[in-house]
Amino acid sequence: MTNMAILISGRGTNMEALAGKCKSGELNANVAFVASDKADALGLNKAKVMNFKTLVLPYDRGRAIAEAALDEELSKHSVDWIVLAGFMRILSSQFVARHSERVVNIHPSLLPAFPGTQAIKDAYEYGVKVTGVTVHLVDEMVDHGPILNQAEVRILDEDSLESLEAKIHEVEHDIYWRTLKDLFAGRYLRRGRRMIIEGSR
Ligand code: 3YE
Repeated sequence: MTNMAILISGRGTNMEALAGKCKSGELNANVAFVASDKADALGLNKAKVMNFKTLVLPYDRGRAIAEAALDEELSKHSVDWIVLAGFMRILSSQFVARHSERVVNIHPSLLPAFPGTQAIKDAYEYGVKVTGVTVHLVDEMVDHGPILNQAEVRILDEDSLESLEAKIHEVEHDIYWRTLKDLFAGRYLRRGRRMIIEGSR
């Protein structure tokens, strides 16, 4: 079974959704531990309630020390995949190189449109009619790695920023586990930047 570490910074709703799919057996993976850069992240409490091992990464002592602490925990649990779920730190190029093609992120826009930390608001205020969610491999740049999957969300005239956020999060909770299921099963083949599902064209 695939062993994954989940990294969060906030409420951990994507982590909760993934954990639910592991529990139901729909996602054949084990949560090795849940780590946060923020000691007061609400998601850490949720993780503890679900009996996951939790870890606070000491970013107050600098990125290198925090990433070394993460590395130690990753090797302790022989983690296969590092799953970013609302984690709000840039991973160093050294960390990414050490875990090449083993880190995945979910971003709330159709990349390469609206990268950055305010993607939903940026798309809403720009006035696009279609935005969405992207699941991608993490490389040394931010919101840039090869795209594994995308799902669209239409922005309707009657949408508020809040209603759009709710729709995006709902789509995130559905697309992330489905994409990880294919990823963990080894179904993705890489063709340059293009990530192709085995058996599809
Ligand atoms: N790291 C790499 N590539 C990626 N992290 C994330 C995606 C992704 C990644 O594709 N290499 C905002 C976080 C950005 C930011 O600038 N954070 C600063 C410090 C902020 C603070 O002090 O709290 C930083 O240096 O990390 C996940 C999404 C990252 C979003």
